[in-house]
Amino acid sequence: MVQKALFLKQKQRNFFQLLLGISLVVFVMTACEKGSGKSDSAENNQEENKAGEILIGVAGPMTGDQSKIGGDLERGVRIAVEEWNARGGILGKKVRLEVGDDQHDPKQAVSVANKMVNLGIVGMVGHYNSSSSIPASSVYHDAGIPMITPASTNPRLTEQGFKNVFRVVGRDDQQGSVAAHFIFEQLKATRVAILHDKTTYGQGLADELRKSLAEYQSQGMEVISFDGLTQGDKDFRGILTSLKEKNIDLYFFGGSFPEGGLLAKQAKEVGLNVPMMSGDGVIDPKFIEIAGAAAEGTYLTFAADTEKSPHAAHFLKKYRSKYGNELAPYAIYAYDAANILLKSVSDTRGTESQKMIEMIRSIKYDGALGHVEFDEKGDVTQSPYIVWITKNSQFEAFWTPSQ
Ligand code: ABU
Repeated sequence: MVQKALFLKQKQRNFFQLLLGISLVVFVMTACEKGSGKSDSAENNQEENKAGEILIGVAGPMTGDQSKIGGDLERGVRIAVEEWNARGGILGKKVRLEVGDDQHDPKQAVSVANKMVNLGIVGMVGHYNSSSSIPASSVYHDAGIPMITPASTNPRLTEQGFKNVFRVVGRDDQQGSVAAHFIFEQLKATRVAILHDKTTYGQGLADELRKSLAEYQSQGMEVISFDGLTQGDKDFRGILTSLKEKNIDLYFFGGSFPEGGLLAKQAKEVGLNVPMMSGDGVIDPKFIEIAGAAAEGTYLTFAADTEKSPHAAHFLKKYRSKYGNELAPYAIYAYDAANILLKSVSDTRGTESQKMIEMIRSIKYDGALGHVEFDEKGDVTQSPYIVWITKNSQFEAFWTPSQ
């Protein structure tokens, strides 16, 4: 009897020890999970919900020489946020916007991304520069937060295999291919000099153009030179003078409008009288302001004209009534990116990041840009590029490639 009681007691003790062991393992696993960025962000987001608001971020160069663009993005997102709030918010909560200034500096972009995650944003509209978006995307990826860039076009951004990363613009491999097609087939130019600003975007686009021009090599296409200049420099007369001696038909610049404007202006000053071509980083009124009359005749790749699109009319009217008539090419992209992000909150009825990401991946969205869908990588399914020209101090749609 006594032996049986002792045996039962031992069994009971073993059982309680087992229970204690299991509880300890569960506790440690939970603690570890809470230590990962992903769970933290979900928790933060939930805290935000409890606080009665839904926080999203917008980031770009808000100060410095590209601040015009940063401001355009912020204004585009603000309109979307105001419209959602005017309709009563989402799930009874107001949407609030946090603005981050990355100063088009990769390190600052990472710092902004960390700050945004710690604040508990449920999603990011940004960044603008590919050199900011790529390093910042790792931060949002680790935190499991959706990021939609309105403007970063370097292919590497969506080649990282990050399921949380999207863009509502095209890619520089598409942009470079359209530019090469135009240069060879339309302009019949065969001696091309390529300049770039050594940034992820500028050099990347220049590389893509060079690759695409190589397809016409057997038909006489020659890339005469491929040179980097330094972003922020103000005097490019030396390199432009050297191009003058190379008997080129056209020079292409991969980079942004501050340097693009100076190049156009100084090319004329040194007597380099061949057409300039560039990409979407230069198509901004500031380019014309900097280059003055020398901007005339510059060819630029960018998406189709939103002015002619019925889908864009509501946004453009609203933007102008609030912010005036100055052209803001990327504001509409930021507006649609913000709407897609906020629709994912509304449609998933919450701010659970994974659900939002899955919803965005399968979205069929009809917005100010027209129809938007994403492919496996997070890129838009349609290649949007056409060629524009600067004429009478305006940008005009000039040439559309045949599909
Ligand atoms: N796509 C134009 C400029 C933004 C970028 O760096 O990609």
